[in-house]
Amino acid sequence: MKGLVVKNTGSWYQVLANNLAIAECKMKGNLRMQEIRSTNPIAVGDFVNFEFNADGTGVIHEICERRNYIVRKSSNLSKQSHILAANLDMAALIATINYPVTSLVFIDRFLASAEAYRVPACIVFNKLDLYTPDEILYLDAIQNLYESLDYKVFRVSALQSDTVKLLTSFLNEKTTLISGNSGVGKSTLINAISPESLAKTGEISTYHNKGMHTTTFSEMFKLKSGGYIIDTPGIKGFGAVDMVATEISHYFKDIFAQSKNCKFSNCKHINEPGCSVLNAVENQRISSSRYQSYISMMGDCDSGKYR
Ligand SMILES: Nc1nc2c(ncn2[C@@H]2O[C@H](COP(=O)(O)OP(=O)(O)OP(=O)(O)O)[C@@H](O)[C@H]2O)c(=O)[nH]1
Ligand SMILES: [Mg+2]
Ligand SMILES: [Zn+2]
Repeated sequence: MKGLVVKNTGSWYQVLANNLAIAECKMKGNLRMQEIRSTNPIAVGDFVNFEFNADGTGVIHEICERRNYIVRKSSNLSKQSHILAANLDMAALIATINYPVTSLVFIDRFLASAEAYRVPACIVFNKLDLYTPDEILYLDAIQNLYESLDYKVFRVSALQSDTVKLLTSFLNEKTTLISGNSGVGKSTLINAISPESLAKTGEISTYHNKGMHTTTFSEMFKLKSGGYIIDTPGIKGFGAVDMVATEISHYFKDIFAQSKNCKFSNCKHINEPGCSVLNAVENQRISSSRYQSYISMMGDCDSGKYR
Protein backbone atom coordinates (compact mmCIF):
# COMPACT_ATOMS: atom_id res chain seq x y z
CA MET A 1 0.00 0.00 0.00
CA LYS A 2 1.27 3.45 -0.86
CA GLY A 3 1.38 6.19 1.77
CA LEU A 4 2.86 9.55 2.68
CA VAL A 5 5.22 9.87 5.66
CA VAL A 6 3.80 12.65 7.85
CA LYS A 7 5.86 12.21 11.01
CA ASN A 8 9.00 10.42 12.14
CA THR A 9 9.62 9.88 15.83
CA GLY A 10 12.84 7.92 15.98
CA SER A 11 12.21 4.43 14.67
CA TRP A 12 8.49 4.90 14.08
CA TYR A 13 7.01 6.55 11.01
CA GLN A 14 3.46 7.80 10.75
CA VAL A 15 2.20 7.08 7.27
CA LEU A 16 -0.93 8.62 5.83
CA ALA A 17 -2.59 6.11 3.51
CA ASN A 18 -5.49 6.77 1.14
CA ASN A 19 -5.72 10.27 2.65
CA LEU A 20 -7.56 8.70 5.54
CA ALA A 21 -5.91 6.71 8.28
CA ILE A 22 -2.47 7.05 9.78
CA ALA A 23 -0.48 3.84 10.16
CA GLU A 24 2.38 3.49 12.62
CA CYS A 25 5.16 1.88 10.61
CA LYS A 26 8.70 0.65 11.04
CA MET A 27 11.29 0.41 8.34
CA LYS A 28 12.11 -3.03 6.97
CA GLY A 29 15.58 -4.03 8.20
CA ASN A 30 17.16 -4.62 4.84
CA LEU A 31 15.60 -1.67 3.03
CA ARG A 32 17.91 -0.51 0.28
CA MET A 33 19.29 2.90 1.26
CA GLN A 34 19.45 5.82 -1.08
CA GLU A 35 22.79 7.43 -1.78
CA ILE A 36 22.50 10.14 0.90
CA ARG A 37 24.39 9.48 4.12
CA SER A 38 21.76 10.65 6.57
CA THR A 39 20.58 10.03 10.09
CA ASN A 40 17.06 9.53 8.76
CA PRO A 41 16.84 7.40 5.63
CA ILE A 42 13.10 8.05 5.42
CA ALA A 43 11.96 11.66 5.74
CA VAL A 44 8.69 13.49 6.22
CA GLY A 45 7.23 14.05 2.77
CA ASP A 46 8.47 10.73 1.42
CA PHE A 47 6.07 8.46 -0.39
CA VAL A 48 6.56 4.88 0.68
CA ASN A 49 5.16 1.44 0.07
CA PHE A 50 4.24 -0.49 3.19
CA GLU A 51 2.40 -3.57 4.36
CA PHE A 52 0.24 -4.04 7.41
CA ASN A 53 1.22 -6.47 10.18
CA ALA A 54 -1.40 -8.55 11.98
CA ASP A 55 -1.30 -6.15 14.95
CA GLY A 56 -2.23 -3.14 12.80
CA THR A 57 1.24 -1.60 12.62
CA GLY A 58 3.05 -1.50 9.30
CA VAL A 59 6.40 -2.23 7.67
CA ILE A 60 7.85 0.12 5.06
CA HIS A 61 9.56 -1.87 2.35
CA GLU A 62 10.17 0.77 -0.32
CA ILE A 63 10.84 4.51 -0.54
CA CYS A 64 9.53 6.00 -3.77
CA GLU A 65 11.89 8.19 -5.74
CA ARG A 66 12.08 11.76 -4.41
CA ARG A 67 11.29 14.75 -6.57
CA ASN A 68 13.64 16.78 -4.33
CA TYR A 69 14.64 17.11 -0.68
CA ILE A 70 16.45 19.50 1.66
CA VAL A 71 19.33 18.28 3.78
CA ARG A 72 21.17 19.87 6.64
CA LYS A 73 24.03 18.63 8.77
CA SER A 74 22.85 16.85 11.93
CA SER A 75 25.15 18.73 14.30
CA ASN A 76 28.43 20.59 14.29
CA LEU A 77 30.40 17.45 15.08
CA SER A 78 28.51 14.93 13.05
CA LYS A 79 29.59 14.00 9.56
CA GLN A 80 26.10 12.80 8.85
CA SER A 81 23.34 14.90 7.41
CA HIS A 82 19.66 15.02 8.18
CA ILE A 83 16.95 15.14 5.52
CA LEU A 84 14.58 17.87 6.66
CA ALA A 85 11.83 16.87 4.24
CA ALA A 86 11.26 15.48 0.76
CA ASN A 87 9.05 16.34 -2.23
CA LEU A 88 8.68 20.06 -1.57
CA ASP A 89 7.14 22.86 -3.61
CA MET A 90 8.35 25.63 -1.30
CA ALA A 91 10.70 26.26 1.60
CA ALA A 92 9.56 29.09 3.87
CA LEU A 93 12.01 30.63 6.30
CA ILE A 94 10.27 32.10 9.33
CA ALA A 95 12.29 34.99 10.69
CA THR A 96 11.95 37.78 13.23
CA ILE A 97 14.10 40.90 13.45
CA ASN A 98 14.75 40.62 17.20
CA TYR A 99 12.41 38.05 18.82
CA PRO A 100 14.86 36.19 18.61
CA VAL A 101 17.37 37.74 16.19
CA THR A 102 17.46 36.14 12.76
CA SER A 103 20.81 37.10 11.24
CA LEU A 104 21.19 37.97 7.58
CA VAL A 105 23.86 35.27 7.31
CA PHE A 106 21.29 32.77 8.52
CA ILE A 107 18.76 33.99 5.94
CA ASP A 108 21.33 33.82 3.13
CA ARG A 109 22.49 30.35 4.14
CA PHE A 110 18.89 29.17 4.11
CA LEU A 111 18.27 30.68 0.67
CA ALA A 112 21.51 29.23 -0.69
CA SER A 113 20.60 25.77 0.61
CA ALA A 114 17.17 25.99 -1.00
CA GLU A 115 18.80 27.06 -4.30
CA ALA A 116 21.23 24.15 -4.03
CA TYR A 117 18.36 21.70 -3.70
CA ARG A 118 16.29 23.56 -6.32
CA VAL A 119 13.42 24.28 -3.97
CA PRO A 120 11.79 27.72 -4.35
CA ALA A 121 12.16 29.74 -1.16
CA CYS A 122 10.35 32.60 0.55
CA ILE A 123 10.88 34.57 3.77
CA VAL A 124 8.17 35.22 6.34
CA PHE A 125 8.80 37.85 9.01
CA ASN A 126 6.69 36.99 12.03
CA LYS A 127 5.78 38.78 15.27
CA LEU A 128 5.13 42.08 13.49
CA ASP A 129 3.03 43.06 16.50
CA LEU A 130 6.25 43.42 18.52
CA TYR A 131 8.38 45.52 16.14
CA THR A 132 9.50 49.01 17.11
CA PRO A 133 9.47 51.77 14.45
CA ASP A 134 13.25 51.31 14.05
CA GLU A 135 12.81 47.60 13.54
CA ILE A 136 10.18 48.28 10.89
CA LEU A 137 12.62 50.56 9.05
CA TYR A 138 15.26 47.85 9.17
CA LEU A 139 12.70 45.32 7.93
CA ASP A 140 11.82 47.64 5.02
CA ALA A 141 15.47 47.58 3.93
CA ILE A 142 15.76 43.79 4.26
CA GLN A 143 12.51 43.26 2.39
CA ASN A 144 13.78 45.48 -0.44
CA LEU A 145 16.99 43.53 -0.64
CA TYR A 146 15.34 40.12 -0.91
CA GLU A 147 12.52 41.24 -3.19
CA SER A 148 15.17 42.66 -5.51
CA LEU A 149 16.51 39.08 -5.66
CA ASP A 150 13.01 37.81 -6.53
CA TYR A 151 12.30 36.17 -3.20
CA LYS A 152 8.79 36.66 -1.90
CA VAL A 153 8.70 38.31 1.53
CA PHE A 154 5.70 38.23 3.87
CA ARG A 155 5.02 40.19 7.07
CA VAL A 156 2.75 38.51 9.57
CA SER A 157 1.81 38.18 13.17
CA ALA A 158 0.78 34.65 14.04
CA LEU A 159 -1.35 36.12 16.84
CA GLN A 160 -3.42 38.21 14.39
CA SER A 161 -5.14 35.86 11.98
CA ASP A 162 -6.03 38.54 9.41
CA THR A 163 -2.31 39.17 8.76
CA VAL A 164 -1.71 35.59 7.59
CA LYS A 165 -4.38 35.52 4.86
CA LEU A 166 -2.05 36.46 2.03
CA LEU A 167 0.50 33.87 3.10
CA THR A 168 -2.22 31.25 3.53
CA SER A 169 -3.45 31.68 -0.02
CA PHE A 170 0.13 31.68 -1.32
CA LEU A 171 0.59 28.23 0.27
CA ASN A 172 -2.57 26.77 -1.31
CA GLU A 173 -1.96 23.50 -3.14
CA LYS A 174 1.72 23.52 -2.21
CA THR A 175 3.80 21.28 0.03
CA THR A 176 5.75 23.77 2.13
CA LEU A 177 8.62 23.27 4.54
CA ILE A 178 8.55 25.69 7.48
CA SER A 179 11.98 26.32 8.94
CA GLY A 180 13.79 28.85 11.12
CA ASN A 181 15.38 29.47 14.50
CA SER A 182 13.73 28.12 17.63
CA GLY A 183 11.13 30.48 19.06
CA VAL A 184 10.38 32.52 15.92
CA GLY A 185 6.85 31.13 15.98
CA LYS A 186 6.84 28.42 13.32
CA SER A 187 4.33 26.21 15.10
CA THR A 188 2.16 29.14 16.19
CA LEU A 189 2.08 30.36 12.59
CA ILE A 190 1.13 26.91 11.30
CA ASN A 191 -1.79 26.89 13.72
CA ALA A 192 -2.81 30.33 12.47
CA ILE A 193 -2.68 29.19 8.85
CA SER A 194 -4.38 25.91 9.57
CA PRO A 195 -6.14 25.87 12.98
CA GLU A 196 -6.95 22.16 12.71
CA SER A 197 -3.21 21.34 12.67
CA LEU A 198 -2.74 21.62 16.45
CA ALA A 199 1.03 22.01 16.22
CA LYS A 200 2.65 22.11 19.63
CA THR A 201 3.82 25.62 20.58
CA GLY A 202 6.07 27.04 23.28
CA GLU A 203 5.28 29.41 26.12
CA ILE A 204 6.62 32.96 26.05
CA SER A 205 8.41 32.30 29.33
CA THR A 206 10.32 29.27 28.07
CA TYR A 207 11.39 29.92 24.50
CA HIS A 208 14.20 32.28 25.47
CA ASN A 209 15.99 29.49 27.30
CA LYS A 210 18.93 28.36 25.26
CA GLY A 211 18.58 24.92 23.78
CA MET A 212 14.86 24.85 24.42
CA HIS A 213 13.00 23.39 21.49
CA THR A 214 9.26 23.04 21.61
CA THR A 215 8.96 21.12 18.35
CA THR A 216 11.20 18.05 18.49
CA PHE A 217 10.11 16.08 15.42
CA SER A 218 9.16 17.26 11.97
CA GLU A 219 5.48 16.86 11.24
CA MET A 220 3.39 17.36 8.15
CA PHE A 221 -0.13 18.78 8.31
CA LYS A 222 -2.75 18.70 5.57
CA LEU A 223 -4.19 22.08 4.63
CA LYS A 224 -7.95 22.29 4.22
CA SER A 225 -7.50 24.28 1.03
CA GLY A 226 -5.18 21.61 -0.43
CA GLY A 227 -1.48 21.15 0.07
CA TYR A 228 0.60 20.37 3.12
CA ILE A 229 2.68 22.32 5.60
CA ILE A 230 5.65 20.84 7.45
CA ASP A 231 6.60 21.98 10.95
CA THR A 232 10.24 21.36 11.86
CA PRO A 233 12.33 21.76 15.02
CA GLY A 234 14.15 25.09 15.29
CA ILE A 235 17.64 25.13 13.82
CA LYS A 236 20.75 27.16 14.50
CA GLY A 237 22.20 27.20 11.03
CA PHE A 238 22.44 25.87 7.53
CA GLY A 239 25.87 24.73 6.41
CA ALA A 240 27.30 24.03 3.02
CA VAL A 241 26.33 20.35 3.04
CA ASP A 242 27.54 18.55 -0.07
CA MET A 243 28.67 21.80 -1.66
CA VAL A 244 32.09 22.38 -3.11
CA ALA A 245 33.60 25.86 -2.96
CA THR A 246 33.27 26.49 -6.68
CA GLU A 247 29.52 25.81 -6.55
CA ILE A 248 28.60 28.14 -3.72
CA SER A 249 28.46 31.25 -5.87
CA HIS A 250 25.85 29.50 -8.02
CA TYR A 251 23.47 29.57 -5.06
CA PHE A 252 23.74 33.34 -4.53
CA LYS A 253 21.68 34.72 -7.43
CA ASP A 254 23.22 38.21 -7.30
CA ILE A 255 26.80 36.96 -7.10
CA PHE A 256 26.23 34.34 -9.78
CA ALA A 257 24.79 36.87 -12.21
CA GLN A 258 27.76 39.19 -11.71
CA SER A 259 30.37 36.42 -11.85
CA LYS A 260 29.83 36.05 -15.59
CA ASN A 261 31.85 39.25 -16.05
CA CYS A 262 34.82 38.17 -13.94
CA LYS A 263 38.14 38.05 -15.78
CA PHE A 264 38.85 34.46 -14.78
CA SER A 265 36.25 31.77 -15.27
CA ASN A 266 37.39 30.05 -12.06
CA CYS A 267 37.25 33.29 -10.05
CA LYS A 268 36.31 32.71 -6.41
CA HIS A 269 35.53 36.40 -5.91
CA ILE A 270 37.88 36.74 -2.97
CA ASN A 271 40.88 38.77 -4.18
CA GLU A 272 41.29 37.96 -7.87
CA PRO A 273 42.18 40.73 -10.30
CA GLY A 274 39.37 41.71 -12.65
CA CYS A 275 36.71 40.30 -10.30
CA SER A 276 33.40 41.77 -11.28
CA VAL A 277 31.73 40.62 -8.03
CA LEU A 278 34.22 42.53 -5.85
CA ASN A 279 33.68 45.53 -8.05
CA ALA A 280 29.90 45.26 -7.66
CA VAL A 281 30.21 44.99 -3.87
CA GLU A 282 32.37 48.10 -3.83
CA ASN A 283 29.80 49.98 -5.92
CA GLN A 284 26.96 48.63 -3.79
CA ARG A 285 25.34 46.82 -6.69
CA ILE A 286 25.72 43.69 -4.56
CA SER A 287 24.84 44.12 -0.89
CA SER A 288 27.80 43.71 1.42
CA SER A 289 25.72 41.51 3.73
CA ARG A 290 25.12 39.09 0.86
CA TYR A 291 28.81 39.07 0.05
CA GLN A 292 29.74 38.43 3.69
CA SER A 293 27.31 35.49 3.78
CA TYR A 294 28.94 34.12 0.65
CA ILE A 295 32.40 34.41 2.23
CA SER A 296 31.14 32.73 5.39
CA MET A 297 29.81 29.76 3.40
CA MET A 298 33.07 29.54 1.48
CA GLY A 299 34.72 29.32 4.91
CA ASP A 300 32.71 26.17 5.71
CA CYS A 301 34.37 24.39 2.82
CA ASP A 302 37.86 25.45 3.94
CA SER A 303 37.43 24.38 7.53
CA GLY A 304 35.44 21.28 6.75
CA LYS A 305 33.04 22.47 9.41
CA TYR A 306 29.94 21.14 7.73
CA ARG A 307 31.41 18.19 5.89
N1 LIG B 1 4.00 38.47 20.08
C1 LIG B 1 4.02 37.40 19.30
N2 LIG B 1 4.38 36.20 19.82
C2 LIG B 1 4.40 35.14 18.98
C3 LIG B 1 4.04 35.23 17.62
N3 LIG B 1 4.17 34.00 17.06
C4 LIG B 1 4.60 33.19 18.03
N4 LIG B 1 4.73 33.85 19.20
C5 LIG B 1 5.18 33.30 20.48
O1 LIG B 1 6.52 32.87 20.36
C6 LIG B 1 6.75 31.72 21.19
C7 LIG B 1 7.38 30.59 20.39
O2 LIG B 1 6.45 30.12 19.44
P1 LIG B 1 6.55 28.66 18.77
O3 LIG B 1 5.49 28.63 17.73
O4 LIG B 1 6.56 27.58 19.77
O5 LIG B 1 8.01 28.76 18.10
P2 LIG B 1 8.74 27.69 17.15
O6 LIG B 1 9.41 28.46 16.07
O7 LIG B 1 7.79 26.64 16.72
O8 LIG B 1 9.85 27.09 18.14
P3 LIG B 1 10.55 25.61 18.09
O9 LIG B 1 9.48 24.59 17.98
O10 LIG B 1 11.32 25.54 19.38
O11 LIG B 1 11.47 25.63 16.91
C8 LIG B 1 5.39 31.36 21.79
O12 LIG B 1 5.32 31.91 23.08
C9 LIG B 1 4.40 32.05 20.87
O13 LIG B 1 3.20 32.41 21.51
C10 LIG B 1 3.65 36.51 17.12
O14 LIG B 1 3.33 36.71 15.94
N5 LIG B 1 3.67 37.55 18.00
MG1 LIG C 1 7.77 24.64 16.97
ZN1 LIG D 1 35.02 37.19 -9.37
